[in-house]
Amino acid sequence: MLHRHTCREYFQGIYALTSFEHSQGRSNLEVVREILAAGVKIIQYREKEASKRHKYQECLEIRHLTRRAGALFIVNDDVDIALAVQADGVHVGQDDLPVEVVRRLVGPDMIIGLSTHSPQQARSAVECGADYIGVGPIFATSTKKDVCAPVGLEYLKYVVEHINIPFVAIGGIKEHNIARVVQTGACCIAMVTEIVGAPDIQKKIAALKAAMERARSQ
Ligand code: 3NM
Repeated sequence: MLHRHTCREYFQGIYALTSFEHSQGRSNLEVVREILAAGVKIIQYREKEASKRHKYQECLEIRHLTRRAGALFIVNDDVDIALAVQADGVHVGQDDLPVEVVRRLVGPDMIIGLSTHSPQQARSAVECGADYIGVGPIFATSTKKDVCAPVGLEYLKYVVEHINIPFVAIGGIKEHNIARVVQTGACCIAMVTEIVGAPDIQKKIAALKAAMERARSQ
């Protein structure tokens, strides 16, 4: 497991999340293998419908795959699964256990990520000891069921200018709009459907990386 204080350099480039529902019939493991083969260095396991046992078994396997690939592995919501498979991190939302409580449960080393949707939430995430924050939804998305209306690039701009822990832009980000997110100052960009729903995942990731690169050099 990577220590949370030495993981900052991972928070750049693409942050990929699983979603079996959007994976065009492919298993999460198949999709994760493709994502890792394309060189992505952060994977979050996010599965809302599956049983605890099923999630645990997939996470065990993804832990092996990510370790072999030198990628960070973060589990969404399930603190117990993150601990059981020795994930590098756990990601929680505003309605989950408070970060201070998650910290007591996972110990001093594990990365804790927190979804935020406003400047106030970003500031309190820093105060309560989150290691990184999700910033979104930047654009409209139907992937997360209970999420608020898009916060747009304005909130991202606030984070770029005022928050000094790593952050990840998320929500409705696609090949066609990723340049605007990079140009607003995000260096780590999270996507679900654009990646797991792509017919050729490796080709899609190469195209996303190229678009990020182009936007950076403009
Ligand atoms: N969190 P897609 S938006 C998991 O704003 C998640 O916190 C969000 O999916 C947030 O890339 C989101 O398919 C879904 O739009 C992102």
